[in-house]
Amino acid sequence: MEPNERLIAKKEEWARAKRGLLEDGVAQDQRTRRDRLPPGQHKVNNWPVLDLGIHPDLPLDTWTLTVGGLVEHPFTWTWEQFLAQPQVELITDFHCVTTWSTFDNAWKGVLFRHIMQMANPRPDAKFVYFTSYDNYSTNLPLEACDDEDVLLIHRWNGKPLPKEHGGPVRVHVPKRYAWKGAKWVKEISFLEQDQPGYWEVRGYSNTALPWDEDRYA
Ligand SMILES: Nc1nc2c(c(=O)[nH]1)N[C@H]1C(S)=C(S)[C@@H](COP(=O)(O)O)O[C@H]1N2
Ligand SMILES: [Mo]
Repeated sequence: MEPNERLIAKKEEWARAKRGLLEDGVAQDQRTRRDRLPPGQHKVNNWPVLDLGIHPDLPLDTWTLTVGGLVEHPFTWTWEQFLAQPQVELITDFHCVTTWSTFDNAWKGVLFRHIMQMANPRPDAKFVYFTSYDNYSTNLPLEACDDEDVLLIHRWNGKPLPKEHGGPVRVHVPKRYAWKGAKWVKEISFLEQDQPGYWEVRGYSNTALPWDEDRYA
């Protein structure tokens, strides 16, 4: 075969497989531009504050994060220990169930996957339950947390995460509505059975998928 014939054959094969396209035939980058906003959402340029109204005062010298439940190595980190973990910078969007979204948030923090590596969940761990210093809680399947973009955040757009947004440390799960991300996170527990959190027992969807407009149960 001549080289260009080989290339054409390869391209034809890719075309048959619709390579680089989604099922609906829209190119990936086009989809990102056109459909970046999940259904029923609108983009805002500020970052609204939404919570139960308690912004706990958490001095860094007494702040701790505890990881436990069905894990081989439960632990509690101080602020210094948290900062000594591998740090990751990510840019993701943030979708609140009350219909606003913010784009291109530059986060810095520790990957949930790093927490898993350190704690080593047992095979029977299937769910994660987050508890916060304001007594908020939320829950997710372990596989939703075991993702490349799930972060325990302590910096936003180059500054310490503001207290009203969950500082010193909050969770964000970009593929879910924002209530799945615990502000002022205090404890992460690995469980065998799902345990609904604060909004999940009050009629919010347990799965919370923005692209499915999966808001309420
Ligand atoms: N600890 C805690 N985390 C929380 C909440 C809360 O009340 N307490 N509210 C949730 C809800 S409903 C939303 S929409 C987001 C809002 O985050 P923001 O205030 O930083 O925008 O935080 C989530 N995490
Ligand atoms: Mo929310």
